Amino acid sequence: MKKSNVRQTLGNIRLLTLVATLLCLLMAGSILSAAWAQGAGGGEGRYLVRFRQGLRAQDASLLRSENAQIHRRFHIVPAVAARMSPQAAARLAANPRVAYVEPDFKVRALAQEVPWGISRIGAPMVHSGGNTGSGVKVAIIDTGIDYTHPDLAANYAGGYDFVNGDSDPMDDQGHGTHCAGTVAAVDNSEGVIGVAPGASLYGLKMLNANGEGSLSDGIAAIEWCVDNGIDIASMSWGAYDEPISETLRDCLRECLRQRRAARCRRRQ
Ligand SMILES: [Ca+2]
Ligand SMILES: [Ca+2]
Repeated sequence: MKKSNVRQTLGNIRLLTLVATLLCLLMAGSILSAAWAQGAGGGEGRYLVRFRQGLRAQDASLLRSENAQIHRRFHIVPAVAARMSPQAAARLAANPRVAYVEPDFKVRALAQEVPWGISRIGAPMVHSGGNTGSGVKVAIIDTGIDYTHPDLAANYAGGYDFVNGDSDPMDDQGHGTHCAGTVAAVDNSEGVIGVAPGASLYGLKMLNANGEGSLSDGIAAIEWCVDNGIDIASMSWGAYDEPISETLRDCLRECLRQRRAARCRRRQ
């Protein structure tokens, strides 16, 4: 998938979500960390395996027969994230029940947004019109959120830590907290004011203390958003130089389809 198509897809998502809030979906696939994803010295690596149909019992058997160690199962798309040998990955890719196999590559936090972004999108004008994003659920898929921060505590509404597998997404790096402030820092007498100072913030930690994480944890966080009725997801992470992940593309397309279906149901 070319980056222009990615931007078009993300633009559609923006149209489906509420305006006057920040969406920083800056994603591109990468083999930047191919050695990390595929294993050093030809050993076991991390892969995403996408089946053509829903995950069935015979698919699980197929993965077991290849000694694949599954650590994520997705339901937005019929796919798993698993460790296996490159040979096993190649055999699975050739199986007619498998749509594709691709590296579960490493992603990194992107550079922090610059403050001019808030005025650039006309946020102050929106605020003056009384639209503060109240009632909008925004997920920060990043390094977590320091929900004790005085600019964020009032808007923090929960989340999950996919790095450590717990329900406490406290930020141990800072990037996610910065993004959360850009989105929804409260309008008080201190600090900064966010694009949508009345929005509810959810922290989904999938980047570690070094600002690094796996694509599969990012996809798991996107699924969490769908399952929990999140309106907007901020994903200020990615990688460069290679086509976008097919699994991520399929996941975003399915999110878009479900969002459209939900809007149609509300109009009926
Ligand atoms: Ca935690
Ligand atoms: Ca403030």
